[in-house]
Amino acid sequence: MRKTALITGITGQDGSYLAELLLEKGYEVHGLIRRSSSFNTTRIDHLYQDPHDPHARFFLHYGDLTDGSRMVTLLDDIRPDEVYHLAAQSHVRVSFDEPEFTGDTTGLGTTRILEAIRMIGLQCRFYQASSSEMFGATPPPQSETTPFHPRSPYGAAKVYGYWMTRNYREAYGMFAVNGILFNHESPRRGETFVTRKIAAAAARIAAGKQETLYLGNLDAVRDWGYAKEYVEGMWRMLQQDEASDYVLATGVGTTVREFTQDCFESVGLDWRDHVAHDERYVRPAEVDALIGDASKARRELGWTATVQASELARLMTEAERRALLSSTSR
Ligand code: NDP
Ligand code: GDR
Repeated sequence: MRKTALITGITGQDGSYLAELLLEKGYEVHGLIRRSSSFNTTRIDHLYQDPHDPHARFFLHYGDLTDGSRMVTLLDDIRPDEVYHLAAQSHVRVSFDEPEFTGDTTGLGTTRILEAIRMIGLQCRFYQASSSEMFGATPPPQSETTPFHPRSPYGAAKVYGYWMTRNYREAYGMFAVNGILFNHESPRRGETFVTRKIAAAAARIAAGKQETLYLGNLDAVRDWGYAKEYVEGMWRMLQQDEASDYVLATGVGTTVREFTQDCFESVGLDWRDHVAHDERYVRPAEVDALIGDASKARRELGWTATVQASELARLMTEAERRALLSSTSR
C-alpha cells in the first residue's frame, strides 16, 4: 500500500528536501501552501506534476496555520498516514518584531493541527519541527534531557509546540514526535539567515557586485549541518516502533566569524576587508552557543551528520557563485 504524507511548510528549505525524499520513497505527497500575490513555490517548482495525470503523486493545497477549520477540512480530505509539520514563522530576529504573530503561527499552529487530527479521529504519525532554540541560554552540549531556556518569542513558541506534541502523545496515545533539530543549511536556505547571507555576499563581492557585508554578532556559536541529511532523520523518526523525541546535530560548534572566514576564503578573499558591523542585526537577547549531542539519534535511528560547517560554507558559496554566473550569462 502506498503511503500518503502531508507536509506543512513544503515551500520552505526543509519542506522542499523532504518532499523530494518522500517522492523518491514512493509516497503520495501533499503540501500546504499559503496564498501569495507573488510566487512562493520556487523551491518545489521542479516537483510539480499535473494533477490531471492519473499517476500524479504530488499535490498542493491552500491553507494557513492561523485557520483552524482549514486544518480540519484539509486533514479530513487527505487523511494522510504521516504529517510533517514544518510550517512556522521561523526567523528568530523577526520574532522580536512580531511576537504575537509568531506565537499564533509557530506556537498555536501546532495545536490547531494536533487538535484537527484528534477531532476527525485520524490515525496518523505526527512530526513536530522543534528547535535547538528551545535550549537558548542553557549551555552546551544540549541533548533530549537538557532543560529549556528560550531567549526569543520564536524559542518560546517552539517550547509551547514541543509540549503540546508531548501532551497529545501522553493524553491521547498519538504517535507524535519532536525532532529537536540544530541549525541546518543549504543553498535553499532563506536569504536572511546568516549562512546564506554570508555565502551570497562572498560570491557577490568576489564578482564585483557588492562592496560590504553587514553583520551583527560574530561570536555566536552554532552547530551547522546540511539540511538534506536532516530530512532523512525526520523520516526515520516516524518509522520507529514507538514515538520518542530526538536531537539531530553534528556535535561541532562554529562561530559566525569562522563561517564567514571559510566562505570568503573559498573565493580567495580576506573577510576582514569586506565585513562591517550593523547594530540592526544584533538581537535583544542572544543565544550564545548551541552544540548538540545527537547520540540518541545515532543509536536508535542509525542517523549521523556527515557534512560539517566548513564544507557547508564552501558548498553554499560555490552554489551562489554558479547561480551568479548563470544569471549573468542569460
Ligand atoms: P523556512 O522558513 O524555510 O520555511 C517555513 C515554511 O513555513 C514556508 O513554507 C512558509 O511558507 C511556511 N509558513 C510560514 N508561515 C505560515 C503560515 N502562517 N501558514 C502556512 N505556512 C506558513 O523554514 P525551514 O525549512 O528552515 O524550517 C522548517 C521548520 O523547522 C520550521 O518550523 C523551523 O522553525 C524549524 N527549524 C528549522 C531549523 C533550521 O535550521 N532550518 C532548525 C530547527 C527547527 P512561505 O514559503 O509562504 O513563506
Ligand atoms: P538562528 O539562525 O537564529 O540560529 O535560527 P540565523 O542564521 O538567523 O542566526 C544565527 C546566528 O548568527 C547571528 N548573526 C546574524 N543572523 C542573521 N540572520 N543576520 C545577520 O546579519 C547576523 N549577524 C550575526 C545571529 O545573532 C545568530 O546568533 C535558525 C532558524 O532556522 C530557526 O528557525 C531555527 O530553529 C534555528 O536556526 C535552530
